[in-house]
Amino acid sequence: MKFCKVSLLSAFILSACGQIEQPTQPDSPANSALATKPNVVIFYVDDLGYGDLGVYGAKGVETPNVDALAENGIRFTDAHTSASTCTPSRYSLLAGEHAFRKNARILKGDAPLLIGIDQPTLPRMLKKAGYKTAVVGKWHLGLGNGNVDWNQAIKPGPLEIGFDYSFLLPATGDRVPTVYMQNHHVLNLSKDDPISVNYKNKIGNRPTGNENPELVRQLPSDDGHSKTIINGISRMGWMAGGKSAEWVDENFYQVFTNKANNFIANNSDKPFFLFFSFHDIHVPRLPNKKFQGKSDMGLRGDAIVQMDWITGQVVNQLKSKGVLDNTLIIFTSDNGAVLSDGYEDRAIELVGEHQANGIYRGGKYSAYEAGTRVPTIVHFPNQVKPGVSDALMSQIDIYASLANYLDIDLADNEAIDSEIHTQAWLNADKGGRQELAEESATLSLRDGQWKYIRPMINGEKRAQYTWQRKQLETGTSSKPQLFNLAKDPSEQTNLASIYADRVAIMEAKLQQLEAK
Ligand code: NG6
Ligand code: CA
Repeated sequence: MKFCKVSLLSAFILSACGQIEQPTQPDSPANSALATKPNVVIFYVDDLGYGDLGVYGAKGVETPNVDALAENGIRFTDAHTSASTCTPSRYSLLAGEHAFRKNARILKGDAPLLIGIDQPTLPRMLKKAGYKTAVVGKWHLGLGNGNVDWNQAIKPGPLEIGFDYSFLLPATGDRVPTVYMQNHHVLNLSKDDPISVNYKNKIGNRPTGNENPELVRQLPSDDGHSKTIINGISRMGWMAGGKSAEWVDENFYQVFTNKANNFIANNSDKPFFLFFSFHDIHVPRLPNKKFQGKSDMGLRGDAIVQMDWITGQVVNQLKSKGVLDNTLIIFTSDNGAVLSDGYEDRAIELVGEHQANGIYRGGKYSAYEAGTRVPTIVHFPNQVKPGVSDALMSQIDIYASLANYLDIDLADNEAIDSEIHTQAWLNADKGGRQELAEESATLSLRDGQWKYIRPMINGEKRAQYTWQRKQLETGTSSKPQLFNLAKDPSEQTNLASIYADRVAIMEAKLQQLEAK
């Protein structure tokens, strides 16, 4: 459902600052509306939990660069990613629709592109409006058609769904191929040493974590992460060849920062959209030496420090190119926090007083609030009414809200789950959504401060299994769950049997949404 169109860009400037501005004229040679279109930068951190930033109460780690964005912008306390895992969340952000419509799940490193090449996307919408668009960092939305030859041009990918430039970590840091991709090609690949990847069977003769654990230099791993060893770390999946193209995890901080900052430098005279998608603070956590020991929490905390440093570098670049004031920055995460996620990096032992998910229950993978409630900050000098906002917000709405802000009409089949909440994104005093679906192994629904979690078969079994392996609560149950977050923000008391009517209504609403 789309809300009524609010107004043009100029009217937001007006409503945000309380000043009268000349309305923006449509494009014309003399008055190119492009000149007034703000740049858009989305900082998308991987697995950053609600409590992982200084401004959200972190203990044992400092994040001055991100905190500064919040202090001059809006900090949201009830903003959500669409799902409690990475691939579905990214799909929703870029497509403006729930990932369950595509049956999206966490992808393997050789999975095909999840977004259809004819599908409307956020970058394509902005590109049509005159933006230069780029994605730098983690992708994890699949590449190619299902049988990728990593030695050729790899298509379709980000360039086929609306990005002008891409510099990628193709899936995740813990999955092969452990190589960078620039546009259609693996970077620095030697023709004499072609690369191949397999997720079913071992290929090549490189040592694996399962067979040669003594060759793993750091971070012993679970079975799933014990395949090909690269840069001394065993990964998910097998990889052969491609030696010249291998990445060094400890250099990510510099490599991605440089690519992002080059893109900004090359495009500072036109409107641009940068989707800066961090590897941090996902596993394997291998921050550069420069950041090691800089938190009290070991590698996970040090990775947060690294993430903060990178953010500062990119913001400094915007400043030094003179475009920071004309840039809308959205800083957020793809899902809640997880401490142990396949590698023994002592995140649980060293966490101390720090609450990675704040007061919220669950975390990554979970149906409880901490699965999707993530740190979210909007920074846009002179354009936002700063402060702390408790509006119910969703990343899925960035698409329609930006379109609305830029006065771009969306087609009926475009971004079908994306609502216009431009005012709430820009003004800390405005309300956001009434309802919001949260995706995990099951579906949950927020209606104001009520939270319903749909029952699922074997919900307890799943919960128990995950708890044993990761000390993580999936929040799944074979019975319906209902919480009143106004009184019980940490979801301790299941009220479903007392409010059976409310449960029925909320389940019906979820079914309506699914059938849309
Ligand atoms: C899981 C992996 C986990 C991580 C995750 C993806 C296991 C047991 N766990 O399947 O380590 O790679 O996928 O994280 O294999 S995400 O942030 O990209 O969703
Ligand atoms: Ca993630």
